[in-house]
Amino acid sequence: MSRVISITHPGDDQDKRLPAKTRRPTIMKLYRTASGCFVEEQDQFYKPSAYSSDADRWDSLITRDDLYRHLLRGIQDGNWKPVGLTGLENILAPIGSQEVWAAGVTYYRSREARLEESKQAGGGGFYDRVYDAQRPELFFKATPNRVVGPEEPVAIRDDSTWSVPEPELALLVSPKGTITGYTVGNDMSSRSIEGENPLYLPQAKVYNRCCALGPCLLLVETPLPSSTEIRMEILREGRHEFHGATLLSSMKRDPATLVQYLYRNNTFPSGCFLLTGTGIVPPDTFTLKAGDEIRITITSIGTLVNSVG
Ligand code: DO4
Ligand code: MG
Repeated sequence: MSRVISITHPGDDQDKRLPAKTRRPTIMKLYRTASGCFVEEQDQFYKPSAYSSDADRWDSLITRDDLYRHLLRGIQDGNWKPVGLTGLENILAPIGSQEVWAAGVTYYRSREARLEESKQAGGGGFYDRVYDAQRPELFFKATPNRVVGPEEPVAIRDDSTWSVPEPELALLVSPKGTITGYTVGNDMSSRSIEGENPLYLPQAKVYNRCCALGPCLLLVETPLPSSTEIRMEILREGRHEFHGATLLSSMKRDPATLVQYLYRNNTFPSGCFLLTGTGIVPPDTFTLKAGDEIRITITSIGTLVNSVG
């Protein structure tokens, strides 16, 4: 007998009496932790009855094209059991064997910043052109071993004199190219190396601990609203050094179109993560220092906190 679970929108008592199939969509958060994975739904945590935390199992779960429906069914059929947690410990980055890719110059603010940093090298025109071009800028960002999770240190390069975090909405994309989840991403970048020559982009972007993801995968069946806010605060010795915010409505590209370009003649057997570009850039006088704390918040997903190690 299938159980009717209380998946509702806040304040909507009608939905509680409806079977799962006819209920309106709700949001779920999927966490990967050192003690296994958990789903959070309407302030209740669930854990699979038969599941271990190993990477293969995580991969087989998050590569599903029907991830949201699969978990909803799992809760409904009792395969995911309610657990009495008030919070989670030892949260890991929500990545298995996926590659991380990134889009660039998708916000006007990013275009402005690139023009400024590459002025002397004469590289500015490239950023200007890509902002207006039909084809987006897409670049390889990280393998899983270069990605850190919440509360783990991110790194700045020893040979960089100007380093910044880039707070970005990250998409979880299935092997078939469906956007099945969202998380918070940090595309750590060296502005001095990238500014010296646009061909140095892979060095400015790809190095040990160059990317942070977390704290969870937000699973929804519809695209995120354009009112979704991305916020970043940087604390230095406990004091606010920088804060900024932007909205998804300021992104020039549509996430689905970015995925469409990424998947052209390209296969991703385990799916991938795609960072969608930054709309928040600290002033040109700012560079990260060891010990800085970076807090990135995206509406409905949560806050990703990392310090610079
Ligand atoms: O074009 C260089 C990188 C741009 C980028 O990472 C961004 O806009 O977020
Ligand atoms: Mg970026």
